[in-house]
Amino acid sequence: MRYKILSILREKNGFVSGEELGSLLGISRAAVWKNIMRLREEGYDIASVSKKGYKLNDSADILNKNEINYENAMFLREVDSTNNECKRQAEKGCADGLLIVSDYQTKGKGRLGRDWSSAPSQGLYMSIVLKPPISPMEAPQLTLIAGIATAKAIKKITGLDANIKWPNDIIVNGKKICGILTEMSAEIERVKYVVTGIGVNVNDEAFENGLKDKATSVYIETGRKYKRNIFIDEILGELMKYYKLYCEKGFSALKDEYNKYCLNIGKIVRTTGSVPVKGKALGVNDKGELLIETDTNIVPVLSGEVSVRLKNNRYI
Ligand code: BT5
Repeated sequence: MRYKILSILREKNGFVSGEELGSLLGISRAAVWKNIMRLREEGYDIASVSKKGYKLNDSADILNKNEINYENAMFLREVDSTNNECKRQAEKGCADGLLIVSDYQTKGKGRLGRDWSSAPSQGLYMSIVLKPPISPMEAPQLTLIAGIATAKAIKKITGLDANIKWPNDIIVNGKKICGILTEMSAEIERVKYVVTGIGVNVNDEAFENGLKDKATSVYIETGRKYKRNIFIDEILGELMKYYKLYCEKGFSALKDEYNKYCLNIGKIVRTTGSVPVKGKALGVNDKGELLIETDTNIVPVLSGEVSVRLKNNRYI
């Protein structure tokens, strides 16, 4: 009931009397008041003025299931990691496309056992279960697709020049604003499911010492606080569009789009790993591998296998 009140206040975009709300919803004015109080407890900024009624100030960044405009979504106030929760749900046989969003991750994960710093109510932490008809080798391509979708969404919403450092970092002004983690469960030739997790630093005002020099947020870059649900909408819209194309035509259909955002191109890079490759990055190929031109030949590097460092450890 309270979310029906919320949507009426949103729609009217001005004062609505308790009487009018009550008669629209078939409840008493006292019941309207009770629901308004619950909405305020959830953080919604609703003014009440005698003889005028209630008015919603809709700029607050509140995240709950009602704010997520996606049918198959689960919202958790707190979770260890949205990727872990997706995996638990996938093991229980959840549907393709299940989205999990949380306001706070107690154990946000990066790749290779690294942490993802996940301050409560600041960043966007979301993961999606996908069941594409691909082989395990191709699963890292989902990271690249999520990268295009997220970079594009950040650019569209904020105007920031967001680009991708292959394979999974989204960079703004030389600092990381988003990271993507793809995990999978597979048989030898077939993926059972893939979980792609996206973490975007949206309203973080600052980062702890270890991250200060390399992390940034939409707020730090623009000086503006944003509603995280706008990012969910935009990222999912783009992701689903690219994902459909990917399932129909494979990664080769998205290669050029990825390369438009790939800030490694033309730069000297060095892979980390047991046999490092050093040379000029040429962009990704039809499989999503980064092509590196060394002194002797062109070497394709598999994503998921190694990290790439730019010269002098700088992103740009
Ligand atoms: C990533 O790993 O960048 C993948 C991050 C994926 C996070 C999402 S949030 C939703 C979903 N649930 C999860 O548990 N994870 C996913 P990697 O390339 O390994 O980068 C990790 C490194 O980035 C860390 O070692 C830090 O140096 C840095 N880092 C950690 N937290 C950061 C943050 N909030 N912003 C920018 N950099 C960060």
